Amino acid sequence: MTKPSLRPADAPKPSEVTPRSVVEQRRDWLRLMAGAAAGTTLAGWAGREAMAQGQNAKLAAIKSAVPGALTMEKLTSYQDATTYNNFYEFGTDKSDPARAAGALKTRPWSVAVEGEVNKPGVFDLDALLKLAPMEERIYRLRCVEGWSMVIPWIGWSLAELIKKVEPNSRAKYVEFVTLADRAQMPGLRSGVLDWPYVEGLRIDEAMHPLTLLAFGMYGELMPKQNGAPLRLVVPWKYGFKSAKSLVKIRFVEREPVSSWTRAAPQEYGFYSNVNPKVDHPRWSQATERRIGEDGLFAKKRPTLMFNGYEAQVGQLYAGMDLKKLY
Ligand SMILES: Nc1nc2c(c(=O)[nH]1)N[C@H]1C(S)=C(S)[C@@H](COP(=O)(O)O)O[C@H]1N2
Ligand SMILES: [Mo]
Repeated sequence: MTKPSLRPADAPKPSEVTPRSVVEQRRDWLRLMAGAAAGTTLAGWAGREAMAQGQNAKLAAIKSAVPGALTMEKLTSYQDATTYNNFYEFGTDKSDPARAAGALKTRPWSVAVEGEVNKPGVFDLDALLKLAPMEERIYRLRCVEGWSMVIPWIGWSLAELIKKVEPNSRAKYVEFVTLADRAQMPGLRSGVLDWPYVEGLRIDEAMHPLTLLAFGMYGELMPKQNGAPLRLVVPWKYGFKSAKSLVKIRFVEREPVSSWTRAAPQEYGFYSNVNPKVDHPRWSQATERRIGEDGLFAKKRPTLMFNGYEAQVGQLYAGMDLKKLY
């Protein structure tokens, strides 16, 4: 097995809270979008057509009421968020996904939900888009490589889907499997990871309201390089837990083995919670570079425990030795 190549980036940056005018604009925009939605999740037939053509299409969403779901830091630019990506199925360079993911066919698309549940099923994307009200969540995303972004995602809590399929008492963990199609994904030719890309969460982590099933970002359907048509976003864990282009969700009794753990177990554990006090064996995790904050005076930011979501998720790990269970 080839060594996986997630490694720390180097280069610092500063910047603070989103200016008030931007916040207000954002609110106006959300009000507009919510009004236009009137019970539907997609902005009508035109939106669907645009999506079928692979163009940007609007997704209507209301502002999330989940505590901690609206980080008030300056947003990463759409340009940066869509051109600096990890999506190894399309290559390991940051620029590969934006270049190569355009041909990914995101429709028709369905997600199989199976395993230890009373109501397994195959969910079509259209059904998922309507399963729960769309919310905008502004989350920090912290990559294990040492950089971070702030992204306005659109989706709903994974818990909504989990409640519908009724996990049984053996469902202790959830495994996420993503698309692995050699015809569409040139990166699968490389042995950098075992394909398909697999991730996992404990059931209480998967049920946490902050755990998002995301269908879009920046008011639009998900760009392909960011994991269209749907992906996970788990904001208090390193970015690789947020699996892109999901095709299967399995409820299981045993802790799943993720692709990253399989590739390098001493480097990537099951939990992978953002933790500035637990270094990666090859680099420190104490600080991070905010993408877009480049330049002469840019400083690295201190990395926050659980990526800043400690008040919301800390109790999930009460009594656990987070140095051992990294
Ligand atoms: N299927 C799949 N999902 C993936 C990855 C990947 O290579 N394949 N990379 C992960 C990593 S390392 C990160 S940091 C985030 C990046 O998400 P973004 O491109 O939207 O910022 O996606 C994660 N999800
Ligand atoms: Mo990452």
